[in-house]
Amino acid sequence: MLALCFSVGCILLNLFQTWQWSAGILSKERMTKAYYKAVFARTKIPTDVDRLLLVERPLGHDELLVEEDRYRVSERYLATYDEQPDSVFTLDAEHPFTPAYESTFADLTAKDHAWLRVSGRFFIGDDQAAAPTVVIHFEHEGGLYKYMARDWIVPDSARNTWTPFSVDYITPEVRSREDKVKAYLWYRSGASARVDDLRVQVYEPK
Ligand SMILES: [Ca+2]
Repeated sequence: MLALCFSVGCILLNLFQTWQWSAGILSKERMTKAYYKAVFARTKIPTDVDRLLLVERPLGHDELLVEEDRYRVSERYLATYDEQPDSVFTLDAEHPFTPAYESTFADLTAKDHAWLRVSGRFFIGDDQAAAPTVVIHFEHEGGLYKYMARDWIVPDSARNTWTPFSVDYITPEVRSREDKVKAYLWYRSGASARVDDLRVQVYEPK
């Protein structure tokens, strides 16, 4: 009898949870134990429990941190290139990369993820076809993953002037907390481009 009651109970729970999936109360990709407990046997999502879900990872090419108020920001890197001529870094065929910002995931955050905002400014000349590319990636035992190379689109109006850029990047589910993130600029045209104030800000969940 007890076994029968248990079976019926399981079936009812299954039916109810199937309904919870279809009503969008249970999440397909972002489930956590804490969220499961918070919505258990609920017919509505209680306020604010979506914080208990795994972070929503962008599926498209562009990544943009939108819920900034849920994060604590700190500046981790600022290159003003004071030791360079004119206090700017010149990228060219011989020096296609700026020095990189580097950090282990463990030094970025103790949380499960963080966002990086990499910003700075380029000088875009009249004859310059493209702006430098912002590159951000993780490394695990010498292999690269979560590689992002973002070409900053320069508006036609921004010529012969310093133009700001800013790129957001969410950390992947890391293979090891000792995996390293790197962020730098790359100019692949072979011509020369000037950059300054390369900055990395890290947004950690509050
Ligand atoms: Ca400078």
